[in-house]
Amino acid sequence: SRARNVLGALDIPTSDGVELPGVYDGTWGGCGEVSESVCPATGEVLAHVRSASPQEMQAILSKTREAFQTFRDVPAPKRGEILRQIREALARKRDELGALVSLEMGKIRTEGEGEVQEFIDICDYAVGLSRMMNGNVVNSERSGHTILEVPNPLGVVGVLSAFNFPVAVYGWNLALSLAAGNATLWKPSPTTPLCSIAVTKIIAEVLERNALPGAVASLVTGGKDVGEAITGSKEVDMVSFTGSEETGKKVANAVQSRFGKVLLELGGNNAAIVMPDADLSLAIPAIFFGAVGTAGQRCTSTRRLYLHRSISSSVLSSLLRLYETLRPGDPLDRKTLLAPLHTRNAVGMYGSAVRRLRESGSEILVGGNAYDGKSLEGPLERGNYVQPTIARPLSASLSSNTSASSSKSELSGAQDLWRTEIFAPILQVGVFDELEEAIEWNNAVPQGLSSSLWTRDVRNVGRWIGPRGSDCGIVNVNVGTSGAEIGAAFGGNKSTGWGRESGGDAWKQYVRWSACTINFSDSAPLAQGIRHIV
Ligand code: UN1
Repeated sequence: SRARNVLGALDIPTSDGVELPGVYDGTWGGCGEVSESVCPATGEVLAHVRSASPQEMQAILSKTREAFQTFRDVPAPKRGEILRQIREALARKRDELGALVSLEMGKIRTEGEGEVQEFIDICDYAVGLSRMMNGNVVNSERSGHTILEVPNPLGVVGVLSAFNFPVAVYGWNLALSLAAGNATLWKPSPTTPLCSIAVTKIIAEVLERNALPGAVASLVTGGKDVGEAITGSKEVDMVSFTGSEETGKKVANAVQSRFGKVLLELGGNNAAIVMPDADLSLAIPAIFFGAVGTAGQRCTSTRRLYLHRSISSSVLSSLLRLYETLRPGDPLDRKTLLAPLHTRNAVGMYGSAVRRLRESGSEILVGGNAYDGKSLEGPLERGNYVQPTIARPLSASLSSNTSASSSKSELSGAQDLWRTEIFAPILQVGVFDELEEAIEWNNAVPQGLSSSLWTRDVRNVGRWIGPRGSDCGIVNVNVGTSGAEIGAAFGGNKSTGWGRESGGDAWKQYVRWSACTINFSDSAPLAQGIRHIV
């Protein structure tokens, strides 16, 4: 069958009744609760996976700490060499892993493969980084003194990742953490255990081949209990969490209450703004991908669209035409563009969001319904498919000449919905007259992850990226809100959590910094010229 082929290619046993070990710390185990992995496109149970028991959990935490104590002594460029081998091993299984992402998470094939590519890319980056994680030499005010800022390995990094990027987000964290000399303990989303098992198998093989402890990259599948064991444990120096604002707050509180380090990548409520001078032939497909790609389940998905009045009707009618071509299909089929939502539960959330939009006076321009079994073919009958939706406030007539202030009140009418991240393909549209107004709307939500401006006018670009511009962590021009490369730091401000992962300076969070003042003179003067003994 379709699932058997995908799992078989990654040596994941598929025979009925088999329970897979969902725990790795050098050896595979798991005597805790059993969970199911369910295919979002068909509803088929793909596997049963065993999580860790509470005692096992404690053992994993200590083994991971011990692994760190060994691994911190491996010189950074040698750690880079391990990452190079992991990169090669991942690249050999790129298509197979990509297919597993499609099967278990539900995103389309090209996106599943893209996600594995993102892991490969960040490994490349971290191989280079392993020779460039430099500290600083600081000029001392005292003669015969020098000050060094020294990065050392941090310890154990707990990675709590989300279902929507079951491979890449772990990749970002693992690559930086490993280059920095840490051991990593991964708790993936409870609904994507197979992706994490397949990835961990590949990494474990490399570690074992190099006679390194497997617990340098430990894995514990499971739910809330496992998450709480990690956030509550002093063995875990930093917790990198990707997920909802609600859970992120709990994670942050738990970790900070024991003075651990926390790196948060929470909600996005990302807007695209289209100016009258934009190249619409570029903007429209990018907005379409941003809103519909991954069935609207990226943190970076486009959720709000602000159109300048003069081009609003033409952009909307082009978008509607594209939306109308969408047909649900098997994510494994290369022709499919419209993937399912990840869970049944998400279909319910989508439904209630659409209902709330209608109640708050929004007009549904396209979509608005989940696909029922009858409209889906064969095995997809039980798939979690919904129609990508475009909504706008009922009173906003896109062709009429309403003033800026009245469009502002339209915005506040549906304020709650504009302000929350709805993890589904729902795009809310507003019409503006001045760029300032659109930037104000862009910044009017609690989240601050990604944003995108479409213009050819350099003056707009200057405003957009400047002090009065977008307040997001990702501020794009003529590039959609989603699909960031690994080279720059990835993350968001405000309720997105201020964390930065992947490129840029993100690695600096995965080390502990020491300021080392060294005196090589024959006297010991105090700083600031203070004289203590006369
Ligand atoms: C996420 O949705 O959590 O920029 C990560 C992007 C991808 C990563 C998204 N490179 O859309």
